Formats: sequence, structure tokens, C-alpha cells
Amino acid sequence: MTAEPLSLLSQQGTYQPHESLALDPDSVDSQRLLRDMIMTRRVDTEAIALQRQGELGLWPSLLGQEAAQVGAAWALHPQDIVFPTYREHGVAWCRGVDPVNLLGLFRGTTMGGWDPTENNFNLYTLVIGAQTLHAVGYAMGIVRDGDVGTGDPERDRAVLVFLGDGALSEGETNEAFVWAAAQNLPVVFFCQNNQWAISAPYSVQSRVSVAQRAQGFGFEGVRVDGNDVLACLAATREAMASARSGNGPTLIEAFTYRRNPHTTSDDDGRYRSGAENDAWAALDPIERLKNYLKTSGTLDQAFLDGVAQEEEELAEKLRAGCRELPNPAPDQPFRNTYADMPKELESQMNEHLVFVEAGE
Ligand SMILES: Cc1ncc(C[n+]2csc(CCOP(=O)(O)OP(=O)(O)O)c2C)c(N)n1
Repeated sequence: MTAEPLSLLSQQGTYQPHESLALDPDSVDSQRLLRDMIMTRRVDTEAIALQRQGELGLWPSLLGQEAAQVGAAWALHPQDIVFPTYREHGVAWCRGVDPVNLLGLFRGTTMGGWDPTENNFNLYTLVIGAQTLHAVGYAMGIVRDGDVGTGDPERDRAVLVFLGDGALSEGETNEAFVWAAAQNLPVVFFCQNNQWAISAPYSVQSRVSVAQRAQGFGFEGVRVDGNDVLACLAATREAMASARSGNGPTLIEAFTYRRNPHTTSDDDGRYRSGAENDAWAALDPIERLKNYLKTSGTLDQAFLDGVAQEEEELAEKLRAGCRELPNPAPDQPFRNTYADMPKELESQMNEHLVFVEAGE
């Protein structure tokens, strides 16, 4: 039987402690969580608008997944490292990646967009599931460096890797689970189960819940309410602490729903019902946290006004920054491919440069 997702916040905003989710709500800066969720949503909204204006080729929206991402990101220590998919805009935000840089990949001006070592936040991966093996390889490196289980909170580190429910159907993800378990690696798999892999519902991919699948590989699976930021934070904190101290991997399933189509190129009206979308809109993660702050008497209007102002400044920066992203030189994609360019590629590059020149 599939377990109910663990949660701490009711939709009305009452805090209900759970024995499996250790969290002292007073130790958490919930206003700050709210700010990060609001700013994340604004990045998303502006990027969609930029795509509609023809400034971006594509945008994968995260609407409805803000709590899962911000909650998970807040469980990180600076030395932990993140392996994202292509949709972790909220995690990027919390890690300090300039959101203008997220746009480059979707504008087609870069294959990356930021330095992964600057914020311990790797580049986006478009190949479903590939990042799970990258993460496991990195976790093996952490073990070999002796950065696990030393007891030094400044030194011990772990990997947080994001995946969608669709990635669980990939061979690479299952291979990553085998390696993580066999080598007891410091890695936490964080699956945002938004219930759809484009048009394929989770029910056609698996007979059991995401969290249950961990059991077959021999490690723990936890199912949390992905619209409850405090539950996501608590579960990820515990799993990351366990990984850093040498107790191996965990799979977290954040059960949620993305209310926008898969990307701006998708028409989800062809396979999802509006009623399903409406039902999840009523469970909006930002509203839930606001309700909690109201209920606990800690919603500060001056703070909200400040965030609204910050949002407007961010939106302006995104619009201007997007248009100013530099176009790469026509030889750049060729030069990025190999350290030493093979002859064949060099001749393709030269041919391309002649073609580009002729067009001008
Ligand atoms: C290896 C591979 N196969 C297929 C695709 C095409 N594809 C892009 S997104 C997607 C569905 C992903 O669904 P999920 O993992 O649930 O993530 P979500 O986008 O819903 O967050 C597929 C099949 C791909 N990018 N890579």
C-alpha cells in the first residue's frame, strides 16, 4: 500500500508535528522560505513571458514545485553539491546562481550558463536520468577524498541529485541506485513526482510509489508532501545528514504537481484535465506557507512589500539581461566539444565559418 505523503503544514496553515519529520519550526526562518518561493515563481513567470515574446526558444516551468525545490535547497550545506535536471530554477536561486544565466541555455546562447564550481550547482542536464550517474560518480569521489563521516560539519559533504518521476524508468537511474546502495554512497536522490512524464502518467510507469522503489535497492525511501516546504526541508535535512555521516543513500519522493505544461512547447490540454489542475491550484505551496505565517502571527506586511519590490527589480533585470546575453562566436560550439579538436571537426568548423561569412 502506498503511504500518505508526510506533511507538517495543513493547507489552512496549521503546524502539525510528525514523529518521522524532526523539525523545530521556530528554528526556521519561514519568511525567508516564503521570499525564496515567491522569487522563484517570478523567475518562472518572467521566463515564460520572455519565451512568448520570442526571446527564449523554450522554457520548462516549475509552477507548483516551489516548495519541493526551496525546501530541499535549504537543507544544503555550502560544501554539498547539487546535480539538477533542467527544471531546478528554485534550487539554482537558493544556491545563488544568477537567474539571468539560467536563460542562456533556453535562448540558445550557451550550452551551460554558469560555473558549476562557484555555487556547487552543476549545469542543467537535458538527458533524462543522466545526472543520477554523474551524482553517484561524484559521491564516490567524496568518499575517496575522505569527506564523509569525519564528524567535522565543515568537511563532511554529500550530493543532492534531482530527478523527475519519468527518470525512474531510465536504465541510468536504476544503475545509479545499484551503485549508491552497493557502495553506500553519500547521495540523496530527490524525486519531484509531478505525476507526469510529459504525457505519460506515473501509473503507467510503475506499480508502486516512487518511495517504495528504494526498498528494492536496499535503502530508505521517504514520501513527503511536495507542496509543504517545511516537510521537504525536514526530510532532506535528515537524509543529507545521514549521507554526510556515512550512512549511505536515501530516495525522497516529493509528491506534487506541476500546473503548467511540461515546457512552453507542450499542450497539456491534450492529456490532462483542467479539473486536476484546479484541484492542485487549491493546494498552492506559496499560499500554504502564507497561511502558516498568518496563523502563527508572523506574516510581516513590510517584509511582503519588500519582496514585492525585489520581485519587480528581478523581473526588470531578467528582461534586460536576457536580451543582452552575448551570442556565441560561430566557432565556439565546435571549440567547446574537445580539448584537442579532431581534424574532421576542424574541417566541419571551417566549412561552417565560410557558410556564416557568406550569409553576412
Ligand atoms: C534519455 C531521454 N529520453 C527522452 C527524453 C525526452 N524527454 C524530455 S522530458 C521527458 C519526460 C521527463 O519526465 P520527468 O522525469 O517526470 O520530469 P519532469 O519534466 O516531469 O519534471 C522526456 C521523456 C530525454 N530528454 N532524454
